[in-house]
Amino acid sequence: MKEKLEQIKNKAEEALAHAADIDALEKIRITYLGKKGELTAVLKGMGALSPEERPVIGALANEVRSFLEKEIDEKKSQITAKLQNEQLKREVIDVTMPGSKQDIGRLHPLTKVLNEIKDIAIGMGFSIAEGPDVEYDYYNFEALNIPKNHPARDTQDTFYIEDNIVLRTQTSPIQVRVMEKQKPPIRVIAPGRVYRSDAVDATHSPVFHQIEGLVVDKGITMADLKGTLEAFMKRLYGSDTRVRFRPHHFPFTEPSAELDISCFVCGGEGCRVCKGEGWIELLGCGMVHPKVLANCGIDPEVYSGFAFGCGLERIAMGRYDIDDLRLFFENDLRFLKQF
Ligand code: 2NL
Repeated sequence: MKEKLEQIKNKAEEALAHAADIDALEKIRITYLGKKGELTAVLKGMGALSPEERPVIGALANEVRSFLEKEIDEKKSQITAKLQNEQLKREVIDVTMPGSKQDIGRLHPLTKVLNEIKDIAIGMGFSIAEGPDVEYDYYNFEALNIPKNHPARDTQDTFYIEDNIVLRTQTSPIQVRVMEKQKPPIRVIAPGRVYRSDAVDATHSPVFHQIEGLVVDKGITMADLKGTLEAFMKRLYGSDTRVRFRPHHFPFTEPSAELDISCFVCGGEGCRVCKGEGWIELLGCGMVHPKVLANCGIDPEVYSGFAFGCGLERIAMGRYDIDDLRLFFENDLRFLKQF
């Protein structure tokens, strides 16, 4: 009996020495101290012993039991402490490390230029108008004095949705809608996306942006057009900027003109940007054609107006010295991050 107890003690100790986790410990406890454990079996067999042997073996069995209980408890604390240490080591946070930086978004160069133009226009008393990208042929062409078979329709290769519905080729239809709804005085700018069936290259895209302006009131003259646009250009390109007007033709204005500004790089000396000209062509403009006013329900005998329009990409390309229009639409972060 005594040997048996010694044996149990030694075997349990040996097993404990190799126990690596809490599960293994629990198995050992069950094997020796559990209800059907080896030590428990010995204690149960005590009845068969002689009255002299019983207290001796009983004391020894109890000793072995408390010894094993103590050993198991100790081993348990050791393993728990070790696991906790490992966890702490894994989860350690060095609060002195620099944080991971979150990239901040930024405005697209076209948005930046548009915002600048809007701010200037608002400062001059204009409000901002919007309209649908999908437009009736009437608003895009007919109302603007561009009837069917007019050559201007060919130069603006139009995307047709249906017979009389198009993707707008210019932002003018926005202003036609404003004139239909609102009586003069009218002072609006109309920015927006426009669509033309063009092949993509460095200066063409089937989708681009225009911004147009319209002023209608009693007694508006070409002098208002010139003064307003000169003030606008000085705000946009600096107070030293000079402007000049060259005669031109648009179906929706009469007379019509193109506006050049003195080169914002060389100031007019002639350089790479203005191709030695000293001037940069910037926008088209003119006095609103009387037929257009009449089409919109405004009496051309009482009211007159001027309008202007230009491509937003062209302005941004000049402003940021960008030589390829496609960069605006490819969303390459290496490009966009520069603004
Ligand atoms: C250009 C020229 C222009 C207009 C747009 C306009 C609008 C109405 C009536 C009359 Cl509702 N005119 N807009 C006028 C002259 C020129 O744009 O070269 N754009 C890229």
